[in-house]
Amino acid sequence: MRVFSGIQPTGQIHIGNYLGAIKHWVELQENHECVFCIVDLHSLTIPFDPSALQKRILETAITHLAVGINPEKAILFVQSRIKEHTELTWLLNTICPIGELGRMTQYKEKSRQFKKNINAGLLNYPILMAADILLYQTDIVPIGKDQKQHLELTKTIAKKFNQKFKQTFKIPQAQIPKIGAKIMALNDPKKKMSKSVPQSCLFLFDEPQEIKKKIMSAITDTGKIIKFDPAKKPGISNLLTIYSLFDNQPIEELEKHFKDKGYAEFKKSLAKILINSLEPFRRKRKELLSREIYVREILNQGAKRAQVIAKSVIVNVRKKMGLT
Ligand code: AQP
Repeated sequence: MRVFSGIQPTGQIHIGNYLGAIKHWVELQENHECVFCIVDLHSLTIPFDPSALQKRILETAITHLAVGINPEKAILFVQSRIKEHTELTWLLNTICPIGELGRMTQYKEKSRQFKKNINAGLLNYPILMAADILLYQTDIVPIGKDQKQHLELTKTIAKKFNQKFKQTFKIPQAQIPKIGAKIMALNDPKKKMSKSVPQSCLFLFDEPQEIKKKIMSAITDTGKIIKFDPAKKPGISNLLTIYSLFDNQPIEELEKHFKDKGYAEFKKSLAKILINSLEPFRRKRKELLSREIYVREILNQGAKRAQVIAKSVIVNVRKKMGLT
């Protein structure tokens, strides 16, 4: 079974990216053929600084390695190195219904967020994502809840292509965690934690003091009771989810444990759990920061391995569409 997933080098990786996606990649690499991609072409759809992009890509690669992606097991590479991604995007553009694109939640949200930069790339983002996935004949796509709609469109595009040009693509399935698929913003628990809104995030490599400060000032709800109720208590429910996943304790147990205790005590305890859980990641990252050549070599080797798969699939697609 082949697994594909990607992450944008749009900023530091936060605990939402980790709990929703990367944590599961680390598990899946043990018994699946995994292809993990730093999707730099996707990141161009929102405002960015070209002079900082290479550094961001390198930092994203270091993050993968620091949390446990093993380059001996998984393929790790940068999207723009493999030209087939853009070629397949164009080909899929020609069969993707335009109405579907305008309905995508991410497109609507990002258009509101970046009013002065509503570019065609933002609209076509899901087609590039479909190309990423289909190019590797993917079986499983481990993602957070926010990407579910894009994955559904990928399936629609793949089925349409197969109908029109004969069986070509595997139909991929989303793998979305039951808990942690949508970690909410610390500064507004009704919105998702998002890299492009830094004040919403707890980053994986935040230092202990920062973690404590962010957790203690995370927006919670009125009242005192520590209870999981996302509709009425979104703030405390979000923190309970984070606590439960990092401490491997069911939410009900945490509710019992903190029954007669206030928010401050709960938050202090959560900060401690996070400081300890994230410590190995911080340590590994610091070590990798001084090994840039080693990290670049991993990306080079990853690109070579990805290229072999991508080439064989695009040759078949071209043939099916009558291009060769
Ligand atoms: N808040 C979240 N909770 C759970 N999973 C999340 N993911 C993102 N945010 C959360 C999952 O992380 C993977 C990589 O995300 P991405 O970088 O490709 O793009 P994104 O979904 O757009 O992530 P961000 O953090 O919101 O970045 P920006 O602000 O740059 O757009 C995906 O599997 C995603 O589901």
